[in-house]
Amino acid sequence: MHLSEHLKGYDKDLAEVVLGIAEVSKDISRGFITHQGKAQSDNIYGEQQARMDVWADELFIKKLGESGLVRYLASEEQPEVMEFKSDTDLGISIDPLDGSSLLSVNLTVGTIVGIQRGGVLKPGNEMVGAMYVIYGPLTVLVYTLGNGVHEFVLNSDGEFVLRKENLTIGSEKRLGQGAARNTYLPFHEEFISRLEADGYKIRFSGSFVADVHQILHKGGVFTYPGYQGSERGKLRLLFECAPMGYIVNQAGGAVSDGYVDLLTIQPQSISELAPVYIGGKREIELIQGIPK
Ligand code: AFP
Repeated sequence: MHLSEHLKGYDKDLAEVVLGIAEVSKDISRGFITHQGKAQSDNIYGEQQARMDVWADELFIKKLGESGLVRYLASEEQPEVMEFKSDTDLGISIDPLDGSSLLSVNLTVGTIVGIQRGGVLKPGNEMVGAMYVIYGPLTVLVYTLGNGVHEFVLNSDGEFVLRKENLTIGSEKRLGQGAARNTYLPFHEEFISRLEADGYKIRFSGSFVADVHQILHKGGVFTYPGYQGSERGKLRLLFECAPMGYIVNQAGGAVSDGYVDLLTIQPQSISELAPVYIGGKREIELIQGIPK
């Protein structure tokens, strides 16, 4: 089944946003070949290129903002929320290319999007949808509009076709952990020690979206914690943690900043950071239960 068919029955404006993002992601998956290199440098064809993440950001702004599919657009690449002329009240927060520093070594990167109505500076649990696309050996799109989490794969005809409906988080013991061990806060150290003692296998690629995709399918927990030097961690609440948390939550998992459900946090600014623990309910209950 094609993505457009799967979206029938949802509000038209929401379905169009998901399809718009899917279209841009097709350009991005082709762009890895044509947009190699960095800003101010020539690509393999001798053309001057923008950096891939900057180029991807421009594509999303054109396709979603300038064409009126959304009214508000906050991008990790932009300092302010952008407002566009639109008949809808939809707002998106987008990380156009998460993990982009891995492009130089050809590892998986992805696009993360949260969808809200009436603005973007809202808690994650007010989202009306979220999605991500990962560009790996295959280009895979995962979306939820609040009614299950569904996975599509880009086929050789350039169509996203259904791979799996109603994903539920796996039950294996996997652990993705960011930040250097010698900067861990005591409660986090205890969390990691307990998981290691319980036989959790380490999985960390440096691309949050790819790491969470693995946890979603296989099970376990990904964490980029607060640490000495940055008690609110490294990852962005609005662009990374909340949309992925919303998806994992819809798939039967949970997300926390170590203290509370991360989806209840009201962001104060678009660049706000949050420590993140995302994965199975068991692991999230464990971190929340450890005294701080
Ligand atoms: P980039 O988009 O700059 O590559 O950052 C990726 C990221 O925000 C997230 O995807 C990773 O989990 C995290 O940073 C990795 O950070 P460290 O390289 O500091 O471990």
